[in-house]
Amino acid sequence: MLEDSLLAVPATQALRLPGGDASPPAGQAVQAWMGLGANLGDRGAALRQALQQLHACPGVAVQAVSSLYASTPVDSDGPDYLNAVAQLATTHSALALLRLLQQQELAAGRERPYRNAPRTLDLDLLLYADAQLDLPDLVVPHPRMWQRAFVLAPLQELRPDWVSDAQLQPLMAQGVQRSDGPAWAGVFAESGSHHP
Ligand code: PH2
Ligand code: MG
Ligand code: MG
Repeated sequence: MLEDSLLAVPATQALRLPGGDASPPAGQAVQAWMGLGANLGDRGAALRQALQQLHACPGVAVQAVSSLYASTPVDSDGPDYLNAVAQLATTHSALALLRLLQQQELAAGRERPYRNAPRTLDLDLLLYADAQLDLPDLVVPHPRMWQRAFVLAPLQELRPDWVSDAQLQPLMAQGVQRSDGPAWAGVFAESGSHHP
């Protein structure tokens, strides 16, 4: 949760910290975009719970959530995924936010037996304000997001100015279908109600 006093002035620019991390200017929040995915277990429940738990974290607010998409695994195997994208506001640095996402993955029973293994929960930091980061644990913008329909279709709902139909159309052959409207996310369906 973000304090109301921090919600008024969202910063568009992230500040570069020593070590290559990025953070909001003091006392301000930045916006970040997160990809959610799951292809094991109760997939929808895991994504919903992740949103609730992140929103309850100090310094994080879930501001808007896309529709839910069913998608064929890309560069991976196992059952179909459910995917979505959420817009966050945060006072945390990019690396601190990444650690919070990783904690949620672990709490959902995420195991990492091999690269791109089927998973109960995958939370990817796609964008952090306008930051460009290339750290051992974190590359932002996410290096593969512009090739993946399961990211771009939900992102287009939240940011149509960033994803054009012409960009998305050729990628839809990856097998991505809208399976539920934003109401799947419960209280977060009303975009704009959890605002800066
Ligand atoms: N995530 C991956 C690899 N492949 N395919 C789909 N459809 N959805 C995903 O979220 C996904 C994937 C690695 O994180
Ligand atoms: Mg991923
Ligand atoms: Mg991931």
